[in-house]
Amino acid sequence: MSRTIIVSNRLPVTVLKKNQQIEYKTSEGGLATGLGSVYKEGANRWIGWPGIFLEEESDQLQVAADLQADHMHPVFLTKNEIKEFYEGFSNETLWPTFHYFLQYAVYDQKLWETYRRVNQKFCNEVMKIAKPGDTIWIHDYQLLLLPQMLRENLPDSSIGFFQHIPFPSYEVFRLLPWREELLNGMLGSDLLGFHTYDDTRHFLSSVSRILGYNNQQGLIDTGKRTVMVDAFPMGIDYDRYEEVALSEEAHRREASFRKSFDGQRIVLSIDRLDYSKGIPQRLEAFEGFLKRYPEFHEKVTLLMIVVPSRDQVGKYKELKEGVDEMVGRINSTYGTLHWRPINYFYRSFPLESLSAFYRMADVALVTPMRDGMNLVCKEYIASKTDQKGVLILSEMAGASKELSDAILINPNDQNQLIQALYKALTMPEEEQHMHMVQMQESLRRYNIHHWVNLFMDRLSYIKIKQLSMATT
Ligand code: GDG
Repeated sequence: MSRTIIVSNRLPVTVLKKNQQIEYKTSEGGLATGLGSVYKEGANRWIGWPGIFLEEESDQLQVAADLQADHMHPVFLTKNEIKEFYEGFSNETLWPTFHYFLQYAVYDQKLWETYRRVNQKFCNEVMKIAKPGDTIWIHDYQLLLLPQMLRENLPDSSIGFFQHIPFPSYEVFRLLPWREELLNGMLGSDLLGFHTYDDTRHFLSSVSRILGYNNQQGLIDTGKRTVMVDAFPMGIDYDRYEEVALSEEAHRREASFRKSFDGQRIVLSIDRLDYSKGIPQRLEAFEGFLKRYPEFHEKVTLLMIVVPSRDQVGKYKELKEGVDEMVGRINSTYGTLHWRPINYFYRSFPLESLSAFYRMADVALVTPMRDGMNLVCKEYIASKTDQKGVLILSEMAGASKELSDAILINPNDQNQLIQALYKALTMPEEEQHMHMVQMQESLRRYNIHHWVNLFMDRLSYIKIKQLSMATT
């Protein structure tokens, strides 16, 4: 019987080792929820790294056995692989290049070789499980070479690939010394998915200009096979966010948090610590807003949650120091005995608290410099069960293509951001309601389950089409 295998760098679980005991923390992320209905069925599996370096073989054997019971299969990485494959090539070469932060990109042959070796390691692990005829769905930029590696072993399998981050324009992509190998790696897939039409267009243009393969309406003819490329904007588990927002626990937490803010209006910002998210630019704009509109002093606060991320990578350490310094400066310049302009937390919160923050925020300020999609803005909308609240959203986030009822801004335009804050904080409730209802309708319909089904259906479709093309 054919089955479906999901492959991603990280498993939907994190393994922790505390006092010689192995513990498991399951991910509540959107992808884990959306794909839960897939990998937990029948003999299906999810293959990936459990997020920890385990030295002892006995630990590895225990983790493999425990995870197997939950339909997961771990790929263990050595310390050096974590450094050179994950922190190195994935996050210091591909991540900055694909997010247009070229000044941060490192081009190092040694990192590339480890990246290729680890992709091969993933391939070997998949091959321990996969059989001809299986469907394999690979996720994200850490595994760009895997589709082709698997294709060589399983020529007839259905292989899908989805990229969660942007695909840059040809002029940027071509800077990578390994551009041909990367594209050929991706083209081992039958179906390649991106969040937006623009990402798709950029990918097709690189394929045509670097490899010389043209396409017709997203169908690439490589001479050997036909590969389909399309946009699949990822949704969220809308019902879950709505349900938590309506829960007693979220209400209780909201009431308790509100006491600390003494009737102030709340502007919310939530991201992983990442330079692509535009956190310093957002802080500068908030400071500019306080300068230009003193009537809002003591009446508004920026609630800023920054979730620790990739703290072993140099640029992220620098960013953290910069953000700490800016928050300190703004608070000490504008704060009073009764008011802290920015409430800043460098940690993550449980979902119920996150939901309470979404509920209490008058404005969500989502201003990445570049973002594949951005799910935070979608979760904010789904949590606004009273249809009040305003979303300020960067044009550079994939989500802006769907959420035209948000106030859309260019994150480099500080003046526009300041005006957007003013507009959001003075928007009449009827207008808020009108925009919110529009956005909720669309996000409810195009949810994570719709996304999973659409991708899987399209993967079956292209496989059937390839077979019919081969026989005609
Ligand atoms: C990549 C792409 C694309 C955040 N703080 C807490 C918390 N979160 C959760 C949010 C949201 C997720 O983290 C962040 O998702 P984003 O989409 O905003 O950003 P990335 O992590 O960069 O994700 C991105 C995504 O992949 C999917 O394709 O949209 O463009 O970069 O779900 O809720 N969750 C909890 N506590 C927190 O404090 N529980």
